Amino acid sequence: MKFGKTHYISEITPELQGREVVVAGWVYRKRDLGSVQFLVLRDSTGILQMVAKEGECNEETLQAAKRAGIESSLRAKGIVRQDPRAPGGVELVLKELEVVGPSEDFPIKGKEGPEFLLDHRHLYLRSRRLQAILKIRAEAIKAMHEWFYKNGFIETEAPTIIEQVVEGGATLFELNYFGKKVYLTQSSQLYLEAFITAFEKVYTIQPSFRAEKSRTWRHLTEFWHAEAEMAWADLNDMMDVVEALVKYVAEKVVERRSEELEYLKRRFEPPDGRFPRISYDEALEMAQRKGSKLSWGEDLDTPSERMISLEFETPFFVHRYPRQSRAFYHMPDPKRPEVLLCADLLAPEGKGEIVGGGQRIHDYNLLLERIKEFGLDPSRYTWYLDLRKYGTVPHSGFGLGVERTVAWIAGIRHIKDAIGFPRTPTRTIP
Ligand code: NSS
Repeated sequence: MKFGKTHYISEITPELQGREVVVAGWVYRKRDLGSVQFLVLRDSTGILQMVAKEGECNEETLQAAKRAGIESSLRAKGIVRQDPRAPGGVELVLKELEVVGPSEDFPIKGKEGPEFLLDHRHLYLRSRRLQAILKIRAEAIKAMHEWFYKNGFIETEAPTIIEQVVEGGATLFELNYFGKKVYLTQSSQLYLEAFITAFEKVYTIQPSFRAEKSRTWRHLTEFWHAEAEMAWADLNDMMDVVEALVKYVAEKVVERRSEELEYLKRRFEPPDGRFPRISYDEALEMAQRKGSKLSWGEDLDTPSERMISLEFETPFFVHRYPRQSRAFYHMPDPKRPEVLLCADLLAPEGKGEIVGGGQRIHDYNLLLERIKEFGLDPSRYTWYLDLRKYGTVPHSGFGLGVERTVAWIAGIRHIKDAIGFPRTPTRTIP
């Protein structure tokens, strides 16, 4: 069968009334009325109603339409007809139909629970819901690259197999590397700190790994991490950069993916104005007023973050966490050594932390002291310490969780749905 140029479904508009076109895609829905067959075709750009009717097409086409099960792949040729009742205001009157890949008894019928859908993720990717979320994700990542590029950051890559603890021993994945114990990276930060001596402003977007047993809505064992590091930058500079980046990403997603947000019934306004900046002390007080039992010195837990984050309409920073609550590399505040020059960005609506970062220790002796204080082996940090020995500079950086950011923008409950194939403590397949 000769078909000619294939159109995307979004290109089939009422202006093409009466024209012959070819489309290709998968059967999204169907209705069998015997002598009339309705097929709704889906591709990456939308859905299109197609009709095969006795008298309007040959018998072969009618039979092919009858045979085509849900999610079979098709190529179809037909005439565009305006129909205000059809999605997009047009339907296709079928002339020829080729079932390219048949599909019988597609396992997902629409009423399955979340575990079943995760087991069948390779098939569930075709759902319009995941399609919409993953398009938003792709747009967010693209906007991040754009922002970094426009603002003079050089893209770099860090290794995945590393020897250093970055964010604490409790969440390390160990690997047997020819008999030596190494880890999957928790963050590219230490490597970005090396790159800044070559490029000053650098970033990377790549996976980080955490052996998180906590099964909250916001933890994955493998997540995508957008991290940046800047020479000659302090905590305030870092917060300015995070604010500008997050605003840009939110704006671009709304500008370019409004249809997908609408499909998800997400009313999302990109934040404008300055993001509030509150201290850990203020945040803790807010949480305590709302019933949190945390005391000064403890990191804000998920429920406390949630309570605080419900009070805000835009993302906001919480800065200067207690010294004992954060990783070894954070710079203590010279004015108040019991707190660190660090900040998290929390998303509103109860979502909580999406970014963590701050100013790093750039003094050799202080860093060595902190490495020992944390019970880490300084010999594994020789190269990292070297950076403080040869032309050290004040510097700051941050890491943004891609899935958490997408979950906030798209308004989805669990970050599992913000990535194609999520990894959790109990799931490594598909
Ligand atoms: O642990 S972080 O708060 N900070 C770091 O890893 C720094 N070393 C980053 C840096 O300064 N270059 O993680 C940063 C963000 C955090 O705010 C979350 O948005 C995300 O990474 N994150 C996660 N997302 C999904 N699942 C898990 N388990 C997870 N852990 C962190």
